[in-house]
Amino acid sequence: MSESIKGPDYVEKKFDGSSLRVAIVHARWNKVVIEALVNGTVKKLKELGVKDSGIVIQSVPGSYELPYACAKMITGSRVQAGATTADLLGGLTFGTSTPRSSTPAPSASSPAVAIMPQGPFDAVIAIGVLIKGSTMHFEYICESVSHGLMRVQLDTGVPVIFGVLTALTDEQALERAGLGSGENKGHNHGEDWGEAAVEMAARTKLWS
Ligand code: DLZ
Repeated sequence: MSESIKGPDYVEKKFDGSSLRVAIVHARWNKVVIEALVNGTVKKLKELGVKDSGIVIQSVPGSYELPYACAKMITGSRVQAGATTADLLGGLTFGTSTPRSSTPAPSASSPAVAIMPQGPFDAVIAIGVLIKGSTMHFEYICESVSHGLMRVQLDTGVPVIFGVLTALTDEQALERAGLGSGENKGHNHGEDWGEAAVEMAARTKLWS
């Protein structure tokens, strides 16, 4: 079998992630694939030196919510000192917040900083898995999410990594998470996204 020409070229320079703070925002649709992708992303971030304390993971219902949530993760770090959880309920109210965090959830009246994702972030990785169904839902969500994520990074100046699989079949999605069946298990794209995040975050610091 001939080798594929697809995939990223590798830069010789390895970027150091040890001082970086990276947020992963992931959808919960298509959980098996999502979990593998998030794990692959975290594994690569750590390999590149990002500390546990530098990784914040936030879930949202579906991919359509990713652009809004990424924007909130970035701008949410500008919360006023003294704001409380209750003050913020119009903001980050969704889902499970960073299950990997050791910070206990505070009560509604305690300082917001304890439950808000602790930015600022040097990069945000948006992870979702869209699998085509029998209606046009897929096309609309794919288009709006990809445009939305691009807008967030250009508007905020924080790199947003496009970790959204747009697969035509379940098997395509599984293969791109390293979960393919038979001989072709595929490659976990989460690792590429982790690497892209560290490179873009490090370059952004150099460019600033
Ligand atoms: C509604 C929907 C559909 C049909 N398919 C997917 C999918 O394959 N992957 C995904 O991440 N989300 C899907 N969703 C949910 C939407 O992204 C969104 O969560 C809801 O429409 C609520 O806004």
